[in-house]
Amino acid sequence: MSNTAASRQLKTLLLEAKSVLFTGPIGPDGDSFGACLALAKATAQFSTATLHVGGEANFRYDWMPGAETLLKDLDLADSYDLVVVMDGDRHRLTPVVSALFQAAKATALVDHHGSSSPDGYDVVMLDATSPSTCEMVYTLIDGWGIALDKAMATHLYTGIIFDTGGFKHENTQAATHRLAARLIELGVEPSPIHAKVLHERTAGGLRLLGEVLGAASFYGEGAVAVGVVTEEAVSRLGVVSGDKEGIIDALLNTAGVELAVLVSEKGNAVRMSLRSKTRVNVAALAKSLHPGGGGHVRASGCRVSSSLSTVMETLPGVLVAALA
Ligand SMILES: [Mn+2]
Repeated sequence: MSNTAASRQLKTLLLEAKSVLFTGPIGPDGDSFGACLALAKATAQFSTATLHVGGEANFRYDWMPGAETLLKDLDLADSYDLVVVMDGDRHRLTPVVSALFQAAKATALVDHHGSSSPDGYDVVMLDATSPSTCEMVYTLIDGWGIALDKAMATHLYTGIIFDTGGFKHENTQAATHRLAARLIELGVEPSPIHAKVLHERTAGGLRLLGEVLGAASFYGEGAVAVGVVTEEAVSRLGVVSGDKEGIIDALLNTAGVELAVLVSEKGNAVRMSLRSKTRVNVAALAKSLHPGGGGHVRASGCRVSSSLSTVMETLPGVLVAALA
């Protein structure tokens, strides 16, 4: 199905539904929140349906227009006619949202993750060449002839700068800058958004950044950098959700590093964020570490059900081998 046909079909589904849930994967980021909030606001222009956006915003996103309308899992309705999954696929939903997805009359996917499967939806918009889901949402809204307001422009700008690292990652295109310019003309104030979404952290988060960078390990003649966040450090420093954002970029920005991994301990499991500069496909690497892993070619993640010490026994060798 072409994305133009999918755009028409998605509008039809939105028009037919009496209740819609817009939702991202578990632990939504700026692109996911931005895409959901903007599409929900645009849909309100032609729909009288109950429109809910799922998710829980931390300090990076709680200032966004409409953030106060975000619903936690426990506050969601018992059922929805339509569930639209955005910026991540149906295999990464929370258990509550996954059940709502299964029971919905219709479902749709709007996503730019190359690792997402298009199977299992009534309508699919999947474009792995798009820098962000928010850029896809802009195309959708524009194609439907709906005028963006300052709030929607702010939602989209947030997602764009999150996924391009503030126009720095190699996914950034000329069209990304053109769209950003248009959003700024609609009233977006870039500076405070960049500060909140990309740079600010709590004092505890600052201390964590220092500890993780100070203890970073290098392998493969300095081409692999690994940082570790222990549960002990998180609790001792009072780190909050959103504070770990950006640590991985500091690791990757070390001269000579091609591949960086941030390993975070969580109970009896370990969460890994992977980034590469120019040649390692970290979406494939994340999937090789765990079948549920994936993401983008230069940015991905996975969760492994092993202790931190077990993971660290084998991880460096796997990462060095991935450079070959
Ligand atoms: Mn995204």
